[in-house]
Parts: sequence; structure tokens; C-alpha cells
Amino acid sequence: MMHDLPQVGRHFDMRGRFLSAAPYGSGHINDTYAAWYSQGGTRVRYIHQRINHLIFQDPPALMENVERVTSHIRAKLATADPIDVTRRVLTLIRAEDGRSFYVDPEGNTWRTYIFIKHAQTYDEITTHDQAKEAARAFGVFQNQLRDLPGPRLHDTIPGFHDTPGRFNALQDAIAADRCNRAAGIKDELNFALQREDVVGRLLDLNARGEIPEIITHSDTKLNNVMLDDETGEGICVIDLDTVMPGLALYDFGDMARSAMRPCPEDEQDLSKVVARPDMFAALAEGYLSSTGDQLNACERHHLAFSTRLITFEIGIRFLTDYLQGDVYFKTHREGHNLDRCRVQFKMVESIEEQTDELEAMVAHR
Ligand code: ADP
Ligand code: GN1
Ligand code: MG
Repeated sequence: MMHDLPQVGRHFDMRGRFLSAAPYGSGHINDTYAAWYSQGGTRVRYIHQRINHLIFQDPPALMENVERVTSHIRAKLATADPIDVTRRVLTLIRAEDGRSFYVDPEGNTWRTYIFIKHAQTYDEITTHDQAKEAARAFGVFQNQLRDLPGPRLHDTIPGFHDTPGRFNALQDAIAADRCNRAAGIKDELNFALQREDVVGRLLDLNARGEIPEIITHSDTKLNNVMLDDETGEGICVIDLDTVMPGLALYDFGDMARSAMRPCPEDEQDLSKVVARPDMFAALAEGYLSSTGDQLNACERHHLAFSTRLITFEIGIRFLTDYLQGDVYFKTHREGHNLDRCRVQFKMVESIEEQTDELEAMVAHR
């Protein structure tokens, strides 16, 4: 369903005349539109985005996080080099009442960003440079937020990377079997249930004080970072809804999950699904180039493990959603979440087979 974008735009300080709007991007959660406006005869593009409030249950708290995070990064960029700041951090356009969002009569929360030009997001990446740059940019993002002044950011989705919690949710979904789907997916369920031993490992390390909590992006799949068209530089980290306290390794694991895959996230030909070790090496190089002096030995030691864990975690989230009747992730065909789960699980298997090789790649860094 297309929303009434001219109506939405009227409630923001657009300083121009609405021309057109169309759905944009391939995110699984929010409704994103790119809209053209005429400002004194010049065509200018913006992003209007409806926050999925079934998933993010407190949009004002979420927007408070986004405002704090973007202002902090903007202030740093402006001091270091004021050129191109609006391409290097998301810039919110204010609503007519001065807030950073507008709530429409149906209760939808909208926000508007400056459109980042001459840069793209990639659902799949093809070169080592892309992996390196994306990972470097996510690392820079973590660094920029290490000194964000208090208070603690809101947990916009409580337990977002609580892998044991995700595992329990899967077990509950199997027990409830609301859509009678469990019987048809025995292999996937066995695959998942056999791996309970790994789910708590990172949280245990954190509880023992071996890896710290920092501010993380928490949704670092590759299409959440924009790469500059001309230079290939990782120019801007986007999709800030889940920026909150977390473990640095969540971000590394999630970017590796998406970058190591040579095919779409919902590929149906599983023979194409294999984890590319060379992409892991490129990612680790890029990530360590920006965060190297911040990570402790235990974090470095678990780079490969985090890739396996987060890939598994997203796999069980797709599986849980399939069992629950596809209520969380946007789906575009029958069995879409199951297809996505199978791809993740095939990736987990491939990562497991290459564990020694992947660990060796980062052993001396
Ligand atoms: P979702 O949470 O649904 O993934 P995103 O915030 O990631 O939503 O936005 C979806 C897509 O829209 C992104 O992958 C990106 O391609 C595009 N996009 C989002 N914000 C901008 C922006 N400010 N400038 C240009 N493109 C953007
Ligand atoms: C969702 O919002 P998007 O499409 O960038 C999801 C991530 C998953 C990802 C899987 C808030 O990311 O956690 O890893 O899909 N975001 C949320 O592709 O649940
Ligand atoms: Mg996204």
C-alpha cells in the first residue's frame, strides 16, 4: 500500500513543492520512500520513512536515540572537516512543530532525512574493497559513539541480540506451532535445536567482564551503509533504529553474515550459498583498520565465532517468524522466511566448516 506522501511531506519543513514519491530500497522493516521536491525550481530528493511501530514500540524514544546519535556524530565531523557533513551522517528534517517526527492521523510515525546523493547501498557485494570499506565505516561509527555523553540510549528492541532469548522464542514458536508448519520443516528445526550450546557464549563473556558493552549499530547488514559512487568509500552508516548498547562483535558478526554471502539473502538455489573466506578477510581488515586499537584480545579472538553466532541468530529469527505466520519481516512470496532461514543455516554450516581457516586469518591481528 502506498501512503499519502504529499500529505506526509506537508508536515515537515520541506521548503519546496512536492513533485513525486516512490517506494525505495529493500529494507525488511520500515516503509521507505524517496520523494522529489522542487525548491525554487531545483529538484531535490528526500527520504520519508514510516517507522514500523509494531516492531519499534516506542517511536519517540527511538527518535530521541537517533537525534542524539546523529547530533553527536555531526558535531565531530563539523570539527574535523566540515565538507560534506550531510553525506557523512543522516540529517533529519524537522517537522512543523519542531520535533524530529510527525504522527499521522492513523498513528503512524514518520521521519524525513536528506537524501544521500552519489552513493548506494548494496544487497550483495562483489569486491574486497566494498567489504573493506563497509566494515571500516561501521567501525568508524562505533568509534564515533564511544564517547556519547549519557544517559544510556533506549533499548529500542529489548533483547535484540539476546541469542539465548531468540533461541527460547524459537522453542516457544515450535511448541505453539500456530500455523501448523513445524511438521514440514523437521530438518531446519533439528539444525537449530542442535546448536543450543553456542547461543550464550558472547553474553557469558560479557557477564564475566571479558568483553565490554559499548554502543553498537546492531543491524550492520551491508545495505545499511552507503558506499560513495565515485570513490567507493563507506560514506554513511544508515538505518539507525537499533543503535543501542550492545557488543562490538554483534556488529562484526552481522556485517560478515551479509558480506560473505555471494547471493541474495533469499536465494532458493542452496548450491550457490557458501561463505566466502576472502570476504571475511577483507572485512576483518577494514574493521580492524578503524577499531583495532579499541578491541581487546578476547574480542579479536571471537571475530570468527561472532560471524557464526549472528548468522545462526538471524537464521532462527527467520525460522521463528515462519512458524508464527510471517508477522515480523516483510515477505514477498509464500515461504519467504523459510527460504531466508535456509540460506542462513547453509551459511552457518559453511562457516563452521571453515572455522579454523577463518580464525587463522585474524589470529595475529
Ligand atoms: P529498513 O529499516 O527498512 O531497512 P532503511 O533505513 O535501511 O530501512 O532504508 C531502506 C533503504 O533506503 C536503505 O537500504 C537505503 O538504500 C535507502 N536509504 C535510507 N536512507 C537513505 C538516505 N538518507 N539517503 C539515501 N538512501 C537512503
Ligand atoms: C532487518 O531493517 P533491515 O532490513 O535493515 C532486521 C535485522 C535483520 C535483517 C535481516 C529491526 O534489517 O535485525 O538482521 O532484517 N532489523 C530489525 O536481513 O529487526
Ligand atoms: Mg535497512
